[in-house]
Amino acid sequence: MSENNTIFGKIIRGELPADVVHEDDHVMAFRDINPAAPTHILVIPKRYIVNTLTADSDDKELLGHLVLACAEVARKEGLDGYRLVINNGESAGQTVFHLHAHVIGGRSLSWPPG
Ligand code: DGP
Repeated sequence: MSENNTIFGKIIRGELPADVVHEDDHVMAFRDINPAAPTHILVIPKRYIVNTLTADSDDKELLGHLVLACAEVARKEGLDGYRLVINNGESAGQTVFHLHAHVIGGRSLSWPPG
């Protein structure tokens, strides 16, 4: 995989600060800089994956771990429900090209999203 020059790569390497709420060997979770709800946390794999379109079967365990970490983060935030969003590709609104799951909650959320 090519060098990870994304903002999230820099956060993982400690080159940029972040409000980290959860971390283990495989994932890191930190508050979104531009929150869309009272709780808005980004959960990212430490391994560089651009998005789910570039992920492969080697990432299966890591992606399962990431989803469970999102639930752990939501529980820690005291949420009884939350939305889990992954934007994949520019046309879907992805702006940072290191895979990240948005954990969004703390207010009532409408459906469908925009
Ligand atoms: P997406 O549109 O799915 O690629 O979401 C990218 C999110 O990343 C967006 O909600 C804003 C957030 N973000 C961008 N730059 C930074 C940063 O430097 N720090 C933090 N904590 N969040 C950032």
